[in-house]
Amino acid sequence: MTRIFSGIKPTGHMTLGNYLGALRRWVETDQHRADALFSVVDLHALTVEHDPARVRRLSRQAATLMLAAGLDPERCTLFVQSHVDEHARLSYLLECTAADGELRRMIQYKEKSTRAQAAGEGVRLSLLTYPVLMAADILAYGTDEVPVGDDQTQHVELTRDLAVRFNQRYGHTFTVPKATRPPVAARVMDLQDPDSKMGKSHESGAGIVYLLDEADLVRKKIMRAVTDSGREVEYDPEGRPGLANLLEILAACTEGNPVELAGVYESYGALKRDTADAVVELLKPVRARHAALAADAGYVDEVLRKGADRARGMARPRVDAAYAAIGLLPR
Ligand code: AQP
Repeated sequence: MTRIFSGIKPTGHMTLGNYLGALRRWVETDQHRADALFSVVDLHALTVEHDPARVRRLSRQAATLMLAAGLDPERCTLFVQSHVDEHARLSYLLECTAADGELRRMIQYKEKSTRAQAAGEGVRLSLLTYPVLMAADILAYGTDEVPVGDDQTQHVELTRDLAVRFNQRYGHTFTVPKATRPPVAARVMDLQDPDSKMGKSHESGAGIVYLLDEADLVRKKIMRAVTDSGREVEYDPEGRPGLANLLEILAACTEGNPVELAGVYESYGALKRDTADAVVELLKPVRARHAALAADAGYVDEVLRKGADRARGMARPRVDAAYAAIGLLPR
């Protein structure tokens, strides 16, 4: 059976980008067709300035939202990354497989280190090395497919390179995984800055729809989305990114096609109104289930405990095999 792994890091409140680019697909397809593991990858949240209490809060919130969106613990394994030591154990071996230069080329490292420096913050070494930890997250489980948004495909490419290199040097140990992307909305853009990705850790929330935003606020953010001074509604991601972003969001919410949808609208206002309605409808059940689950922290903790037990059992044999293959004395 196909093995799937993917994760969300608790660096901020989950966004529409996380939902359309990743979570929704995990719920609607991946958990039904594969042996799937989904993780709150909390160790990744420590790569930038962080508040310990906030990371803890966001980790529980992310797990609760994953359940609220429809992940079913009977069908998939849901767990917190730091509860399974195998990730960090394997990460070190992969650091011994990776080269400094290939990590410095990572786009997320370049963008986030530039942002940290501009804010007068130090750049943590883990910001450079975390794609290796992500490779460990994936490779520990013999993963075949990694369903991610566009921004993570470079990291999955690195994971593939490390798996191939490790296998060549030390004997076949890892499955070489591939990234899978959603058909539309693989990169939802910021509504106020359509040249930048909608990112949960961005400072200003005006261009970001959070899954737990009230319906009125969602409407307001979408109605105020930056577009352009044109009049015709057409799908042109290069030339008219704000408009294309709205068409992609609407297409993702309604199972439509952005090019065809462009032909349906004669004004930006009507497109924004329908997009806002579609997003509100899509998120309504998630918000309602989140409210119910948030009142039952014991249930969420139990799901995470069982998930970690199951994940540990799956990861340990492969990580032990990697330790043996690389030349370490068995315990
Ligand atoms: N804007 C987006 N459009 C489509 N997919 C997206 N994803 C993230 N943003 C978008 C996908 O969501 C999954 C979980 O992302 P992550 O938690 O690993 O963090 P990230 O990719 O670094 O994205 P964020 O939300 O913008 O976090 P910050 O601001 O902390 O960097 C991934 O599959 C991702 O592709």
